[in-house]
Amino acid sequence: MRTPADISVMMNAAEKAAKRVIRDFGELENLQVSRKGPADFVSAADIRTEKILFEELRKARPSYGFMGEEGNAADASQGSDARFIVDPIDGTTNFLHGIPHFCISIGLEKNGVIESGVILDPIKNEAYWAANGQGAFCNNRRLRVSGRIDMKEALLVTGIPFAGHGNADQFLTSLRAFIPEIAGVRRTGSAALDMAYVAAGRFDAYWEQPIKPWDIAAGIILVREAGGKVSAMDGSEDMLTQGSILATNFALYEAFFTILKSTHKRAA
Ligand code: LIP
Repeated sequence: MRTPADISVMMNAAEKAAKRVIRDFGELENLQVSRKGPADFVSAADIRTEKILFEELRKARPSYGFMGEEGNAADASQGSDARFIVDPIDGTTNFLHGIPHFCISIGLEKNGVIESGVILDPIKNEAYWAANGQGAFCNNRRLRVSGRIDMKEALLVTGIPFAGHGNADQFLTSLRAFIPEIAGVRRTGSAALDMAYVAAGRFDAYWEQPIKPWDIAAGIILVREAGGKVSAMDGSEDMLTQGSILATNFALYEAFFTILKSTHKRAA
């Protein structure tokens, strides 16, 4: 099967940017011990990476719009309805601390619907991609969500609030309700890789709120094309504007959604 042209454009841009990200990550080792720490260096790396992606994607698809985490933006040209939604380094805090778990995530939205996406993990050399009706892949391996149907066997991954981000009480109320019902919980620090791992069947479910469009845009099409179900926390498909996400397989969806719906009511 031929790789769709837009996927090749996004993968080429991600691979070009990844060369610089890997170099920057290598330099970080020396900065961990400096008093100032690597914070400014990582912000510069984020900005530099997004600039590479912006230039490459606009060169290949000049009529497509662009929305990037670091502020690069462009409207779609007259008559085009396409927009790249880009996180240059998803898992920035991991990157900052020298933890080798982060990725480049590029989603492509057409007519307001995520149609394809690429997630590149440059450390583990895992290139995920999916396109509407074409399936989801990691390198050349086809992806399917997990087949687990019993919540007691399910491994949940999530994001944990931190200083100035998220509602700790809300999160802890939901987590407390999940813990006796599931096999375990993980927090990896990269939403895009969390969703890629749901698509690969490594995690059985992923839930996070708040979450930004660029964190989840590519993951949405990956999970859907791997046979999974994705919704916002209210059960709608309004994930990007609501800033919330639940991604799992169809067998487990209702059980996870019911707990989130009840605990969000309780905590409110
Ligand atoms: C991060 C997400 C993570 C979330 C963090 C942050 P960033 O994206 O991948 O899941 O919990 O708050 O949004 O900032 O590394 O691109």
